Formats: sequence, structure tokens, C-alpha cells
Amino acid sequence: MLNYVTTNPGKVREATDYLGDDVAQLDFDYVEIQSAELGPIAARGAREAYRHADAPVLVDDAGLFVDALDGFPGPYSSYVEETVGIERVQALVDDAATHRAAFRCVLAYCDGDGFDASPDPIDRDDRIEAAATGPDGDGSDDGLPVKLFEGIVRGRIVEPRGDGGFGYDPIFEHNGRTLAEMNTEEKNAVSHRGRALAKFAEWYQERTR
Ligand code: ITT
Repeated sequence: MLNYVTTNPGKVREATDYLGDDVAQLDFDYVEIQSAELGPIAARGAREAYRHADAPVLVDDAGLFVDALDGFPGPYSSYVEETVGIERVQALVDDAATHRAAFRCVLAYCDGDGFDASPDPIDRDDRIEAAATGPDGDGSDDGLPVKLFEGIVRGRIVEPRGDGGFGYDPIFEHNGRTLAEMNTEEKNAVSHRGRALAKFAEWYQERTR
């Protein structure tokens, strides 16, 4: 059984739709360190969640990166949704020269064992950061390896449409439809999370074979 670590039921719906019933939600609120990148945040969370669960964990950290706002809200997407809300984010972009944006998702896997070095650059970035600061970003070094998988979807910020999905889905349009106008399967086929889940599923199948 794989523990999908999140407090967000929308993420669990998408992960179980993709990975099946071998996945269960672990409703655990890990400490989110401050970083401009999602990778180190997810990696740190995976180590903490693994120590908590003492079983394999997959942490999911996501963010909306708006071109006209130089990537904001990015790693602060959760705080911004809770405080100003998605309509105000959309309003900020309304008059901008470009409405382009990207949604990113990083999945961080930890099961207490080691992995082969990964060609995935985000994993290399994480290891560079870990070498500089310790894997927890706080100078400690518990030596727990973490494998990272990133998925990105590009799109446009639009006025809210649709009532599916969650979070920023109503204001993020991809190929003419907002993510909130798609069902779970359709969203997984194009989304940041679906793409990260695809990379993870391929690797995990090999690992557990
Ligand atoms: P956990 O940290 O417990 O997983 P969270 O909802 O805070 O839950 P994130 O920090 O990864 O998760 O999410 C950052 C923000 O982006 C938050 O406001 C989410 O609602 C939103 N978000 C994440 N994935 C999304 C998606 O697929 N579609 C729309 N919004 C999403």
C-alpha cells in the first residue's frame, strides 16, 4: 500500500483514478519549507512523512506559475488561494500583456531504501541543494533518499469557468477548456499531476516488479 500524503481530497481523487486502489490518503500536514522550487519542499515533506508513517510515501506539491507575475504565486499558491482567492489572481492578470501560465506538480517518493542515480534534472537539483544544506534544508542529514517526478502543463489564465476539479482549476485553461470543465480522467490526461503520476507509475512498476 502506498500512502499518498496530502490534506487535499481533490489530489487523492486524481491519484487514485490514475494509480488505482493500491493508494490510500495519508492526511498528514508536513512542514513546508520556504523555497522558490517545489522539488526541495516535496523532498523535505517526503522524508518527514516517511519518518511519520514508517511506510512508503508519495508527497504531492503543486503550484501555479503565472508568466505576467514572474512565476507568482508558485510555491505560495496555497496561501494565496486561502487569502486573496483565485478570482483576485485572475483579476491581476486581466490587463497583462500575456495570460500565459504553467501548473507544476512534483511528486516525492520515499520508502527508506536507496535508488539508482536519476537522470531527471529536478532530482539532480534536489541533490545539489541537499549537498549544500542537508537533505532537510535545515543542515541535518538523515540520509533518506527521495525520488522526484515533475509534471508541467501550460495554459492561460481566464475568467472562472466550470465546476469540476478544485483549487485554481476554474481559471486555468488548456486547449480551450479550463481544468474545471474536464472530468478527472480528462484532467489527468493533460494535467501537471497526471504527467507526474505517469512518470512515477512507470518507475514504480519497475521498482516493485
Ligand atoms: P497538501 O499540501 O496537503 O497536499 P494543498 O492543497 O495545500 O494540500 P499544494 O500546496 O500542493 O497542496 O497546493 C498549492 C495550491 O495549488 C493549493 O491552493 C491547491 O488548491 C492548488 N492546486 C494544487 N493542485 C491543483 C490542481 O491540480 N488544480 C488546481 N489547483 C491546484
